[in-house]
Amino acid sequence: MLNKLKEIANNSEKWLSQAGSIDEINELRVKVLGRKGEITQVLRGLKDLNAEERAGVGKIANELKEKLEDMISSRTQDIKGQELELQLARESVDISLPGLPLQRGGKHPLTLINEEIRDIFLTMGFSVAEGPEIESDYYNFEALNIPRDHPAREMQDSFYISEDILLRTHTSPVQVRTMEKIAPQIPVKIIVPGKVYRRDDDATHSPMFTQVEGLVIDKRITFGHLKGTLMLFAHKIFGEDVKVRYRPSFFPFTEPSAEMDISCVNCKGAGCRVCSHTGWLEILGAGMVDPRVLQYGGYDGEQVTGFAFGMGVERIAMLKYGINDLRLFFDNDKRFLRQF
Ligand code: 2NM
Repeated sequence: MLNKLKEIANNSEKWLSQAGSIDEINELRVKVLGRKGEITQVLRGLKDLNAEERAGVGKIANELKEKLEDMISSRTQDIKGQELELQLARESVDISLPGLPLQRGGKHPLTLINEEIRDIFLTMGFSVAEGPEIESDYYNFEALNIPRDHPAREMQDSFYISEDILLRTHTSPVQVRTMEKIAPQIPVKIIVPGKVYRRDDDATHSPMFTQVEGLVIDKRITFGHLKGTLMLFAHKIFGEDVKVRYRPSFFPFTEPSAEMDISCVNCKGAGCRVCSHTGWLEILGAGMVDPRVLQYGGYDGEQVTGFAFGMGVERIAMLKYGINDLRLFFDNDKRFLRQF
């Protein structure tokens, strides 16, 4: 039996020194110390020995058992430590590696132009007004002197939601709403940027586009104020060297009405494809607010006068940046957007 114990001790030590995992150690624990383990067998066999032998062998067997338990637990700790080290090494992150380059975003060209237009008018003392994109027939047409049977309605073939509700075809309804809020106080001096909707779709027309309109109402506002304000705007946005001209035009909500051209930004007025060989580019419409519109807004056309104007932001951006297809603004192609 003593030999058997010695053999168990030797084999166990060898096993432990070679064990590389917790599983292997557990295997040894079962094989030697378990309920049917080798030492357990020896201890069970003690009953067949005489008293003297039993005491001697029993002591040695129990000592060996304790010793093996100690060795197993200390080896277990060692291996757990090693496994932890390995796991940490495997999962370690090299924080000194350079990161992925950040894709820097930028502002959309329409946003840039919008901000530029807004800043020019803010500098001249205008405020910014906004309003709903879903409008009533009254604010979009009626109060702007465009009655139901007026041919100007056809030009802006609209998106109707119901008989009396539609997507606004211009931002002018916001001007009427603003007049209603302020009247009869003066002055009114606002610009109204925003999206508008018309049933149009080709290289120069989109069913949704962006407008900036403006309105000034005060005592003795004249066509001279209109000309000076819009000329200054044209010079700020297209450069001091562009020439400006006004041509008579028609809008239902202004009288008289005019369109403002600038000398062609491409050929400086010599004539080219961009300006259809005229040397001029139309950039906005304007006029003196019709007294009926002032009246709809709550003002007395005998007491105050006003001028108003409107422009398409996409058109301004196309001329300023030399873009030939309006649809590029809405495709969200990064190759296009990155250039601004
Ligand atoms: C334009 C041209 C001329 C305009 C008029 C008004 C209002 F509401 F005050 F009557 N807002 N915008 C106007 C005038 C717009 O766009 C080409």
